Amino acid sequence: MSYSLGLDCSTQSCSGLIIDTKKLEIIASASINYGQQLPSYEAPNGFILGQHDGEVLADPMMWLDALEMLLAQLAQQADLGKVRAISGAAQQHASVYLNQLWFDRVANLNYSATLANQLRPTLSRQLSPIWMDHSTATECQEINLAIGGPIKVSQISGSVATERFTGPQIRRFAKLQPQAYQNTARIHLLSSFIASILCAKDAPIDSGDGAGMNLLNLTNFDWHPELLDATAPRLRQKLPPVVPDAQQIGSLCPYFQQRFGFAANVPVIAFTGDNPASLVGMGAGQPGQVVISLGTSDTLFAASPATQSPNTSPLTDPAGNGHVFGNPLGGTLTLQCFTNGSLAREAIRDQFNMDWESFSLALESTPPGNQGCLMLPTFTHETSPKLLRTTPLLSGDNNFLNASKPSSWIRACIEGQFLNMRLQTSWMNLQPATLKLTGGAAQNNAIAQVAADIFQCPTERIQITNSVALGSAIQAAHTSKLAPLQSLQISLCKTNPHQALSPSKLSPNPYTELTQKLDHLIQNKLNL
Ligand code: XUL
Repeated sequence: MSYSLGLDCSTQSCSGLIIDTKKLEIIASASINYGQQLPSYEAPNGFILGQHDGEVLADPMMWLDALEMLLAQLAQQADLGKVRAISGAAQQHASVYLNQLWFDRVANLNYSATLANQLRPTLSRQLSPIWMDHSTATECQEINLAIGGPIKVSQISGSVATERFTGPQIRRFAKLQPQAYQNTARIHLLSSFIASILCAKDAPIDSGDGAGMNLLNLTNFDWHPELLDATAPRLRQKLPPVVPDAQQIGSLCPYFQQRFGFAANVPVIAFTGDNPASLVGMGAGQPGQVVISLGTSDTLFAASPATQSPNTSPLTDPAGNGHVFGNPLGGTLTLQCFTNGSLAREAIRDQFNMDWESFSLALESTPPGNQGCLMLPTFTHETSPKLLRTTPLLSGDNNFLNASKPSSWIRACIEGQFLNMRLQTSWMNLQPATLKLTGGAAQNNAIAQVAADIFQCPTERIQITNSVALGSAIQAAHTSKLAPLQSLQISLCKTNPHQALSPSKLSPNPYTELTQKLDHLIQNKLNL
C-alpha cells in the first residue's frame, strides 16, 4: 500500500487529500477553514486589511496552525505511515519574511511544541502580503521604468509588473520598513515556506510559483539580475534557489513523524502555486487541453505548446494582460483573467428579471452569431483588454442597442465573453483538442455549448472540486515513481461523461466575422 499526499494552502482554508497510488482512488480528504477554525487570528475570510489603502495581509502562523490541524484530521481518516510522497501548492504571490534565526530553527524543530510557537520568533515581518494586496502601483511603475517599460518586464518574467506580484511587494516593504528589510535573511513564497518546514531545511522556489514574482527570467528559470536590482537592495542573497519543475527537494523531517505518524524518509516534492497545481489536477498539464474556469471572474489557462526549445524565451502577451508561469510538468503555462465573468452574466439576468432557466432558454432560442449583434459585457473595469468601463460595449441595429429583445442581449453577453477570451488569448498560440470547463456557470449546458461553438472544440465539464490538492498529490506520486502520470490522470482527473459536448457545425462560421468586429470595437475604445 502506498499513499500520496497533496496539500493546498489557499486563501480561506488549508486542504489536503490522500490518494492510494495502487487503487488510483482518493481515500481521504479534509479542510481547515481559517476563519471558522482559527478565530483567534481575526481573519474571517483568511486575510486582514492593512492600515494603508490596498493592503491585504495574513498572519503566516495561522497557515502553520491550520497545517497541523489538517494533518491531525487526515491522520484520523488514513494511516499516514503509508504516505510515500508529499507535495503541495499555495495561493500564489503570498510572501513570508524571515530573519537569521530561521535557518537554525527550521532545521531543529522540536515535536513537543507547535510549529507556530517555534517559528514565530523567526519572522522579520509579522504579517504577509497576499495576492489580494493592491498597494504597490507606485512600485510597479518604478520597476517598469527601471527595466524599460512594462512589456520588457513581461518579456523577461512572463507578466508586466503587477501589484499583487511578490517583487513589487518586496520593493514596497524595503522602502517603507528599511530596517525590517535589512533584518530579513530569507524571503519565501508561502509554497516554499511550507515545503521548507516539511523538510526542515530552506526549500527552493519552483518555477510555477516563482514566475508570480516579477523576478524570474523565464528563459533560464533563474533570478534575473536587473529585475532583482530594480526591486530591492541585496535581494539575491535573500531568495532561495529556483527549481525548474517538480522534483524531490528533501525528505519529511522527524517533527512530522513524531506528531502525525508519518514514516521516515518520505520524499517531499517541490511545492508550487495553486494555479499550476490545478492545471495538473484537472488533467490539463500537457499541451492540447485548455481549461476555462467560469467564476466571479473568468480565467483561461493551458500548458504552453511544447514547440519551444530550451533557452528560448516563452511567448508572452504583447498587450501585457496575460501571464506566463512555469508548468510543474515542465515548460510553461499561460493564464489570463477576465474580470467580467459571473458578474456580467448576473447583471444581464437581473436586468431582464430572469432566473437561470429562462436565461438558458433565451440563449438556446437564438442562433449562433446572434445575427451580427455583438456585446463586450464590461459591467466593471476589465483586465483583458484593459478597459475602464461600467457599461457594455455594443454593436448592432437600433433594436439591439435599445435592449428591446432580452434573448439577443443574453446571447450577445455569452458570445462576447467567449469571443473576447479567444481573441485576447490568441498570443498563446493554443490548438485545443479539448476544452475543459469548470466553475459554477460551466454546469449550464447552453453556456457550455456557446464555448464549444466559438472555440470549435469538443468540450468537457470537470467533475472534481479540489483540483489543487489533487494536482499536488498526482505530482508527488508521479515524481516519486509510485504510479505513471497517465494512469493517475485517467483515474483521478474526472470529467462528467454525460456532459460532453460537440461543437455545432457552422458553415459559414459567423464567429470569424464577429471576432474581427469585436477586435475593431475594442481597438477603437483603447485608442480613445
Ligand atoms: C493568480 C492569483 C490567484 C491566486 C489565489 O495570479 O493571484 O489565482 O493564486 O488563488
